[in-house]
Amino acid sequence: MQAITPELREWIISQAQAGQSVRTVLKALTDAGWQEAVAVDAVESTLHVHLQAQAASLGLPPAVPVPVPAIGDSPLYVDAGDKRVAVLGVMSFPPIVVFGDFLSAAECDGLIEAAKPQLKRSLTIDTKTGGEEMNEARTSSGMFFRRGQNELLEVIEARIAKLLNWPLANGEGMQVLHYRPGAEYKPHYDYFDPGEPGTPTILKRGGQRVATFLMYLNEPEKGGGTTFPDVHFEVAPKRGNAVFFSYERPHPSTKSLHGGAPVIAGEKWIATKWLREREFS
Ligand code: PD2
Ligand code: ZN
Repeated sequence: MQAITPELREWIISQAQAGQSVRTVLKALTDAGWQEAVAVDAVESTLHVHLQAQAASLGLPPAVPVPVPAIGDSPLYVDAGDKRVAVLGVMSFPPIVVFGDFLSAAECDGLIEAAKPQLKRSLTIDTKTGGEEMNEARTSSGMFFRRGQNELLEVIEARIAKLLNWPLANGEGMQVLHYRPGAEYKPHYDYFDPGEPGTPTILKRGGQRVATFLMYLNEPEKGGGTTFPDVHFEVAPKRGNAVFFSYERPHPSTKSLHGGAPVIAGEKWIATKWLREREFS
């Protein structure tokens, strides 16, 4: 086995700083006689450490692992255990994947009907106190299920875990939101702001949120898309479809700012599953 020396690490960093692509650096290493597996490992580990150090020097919180759906080789479908789910669109940064037909019509209706009796004007977690607060930016009604609260949730939660390749136990209980005409959710980040005094309390249950999986349960007549203002991208709220996005650090540099555009006509129902770093209990 060839060893990764400090000189090799320095050379890899200098190549990256000079703007060479990872592919070019790897080719140079294998041409110089490095075994491919060693070269890949050296480049990956060196650049990872280097990027973390750079981020820290800029005052950014460290990056953590996030869920990554298995779409590396651009499949049309991804295996989600009990069904295969269509991939409709992929953005590499910020990491966003739009999935088609994740839920059946019956599953969408089942979630709406189970949620209806428990809907309340939406609250958001108040990072100043760790408690919950009414939020003017979010004019919807909502409720939370417990994880595994009924059979339908068990099936859907297992499907999400398989699709995203992330432990089921790291998921929060699913939230269902109902928007009437005019209701919206102004652009925000789903992670908890590290600068707020209530955040350490919130993080005791499973650490940070690292990704969001949002499922559309019906179709508004007009409006109600999910917007990503930093990248001028909008996901249409099509029944049964879902959008996934991740954020590797609790910082705006993730470009994970997103919002629910105002519903212009009709109503909108969505279900949201937030994924934590660790087991959420
Ligand atoms: O309803 C939406 O499209 C939406 C937009 C932004 C939902 C959420 N955030 C959320 O549940 O966090
Ligand atoms: Zn959100």
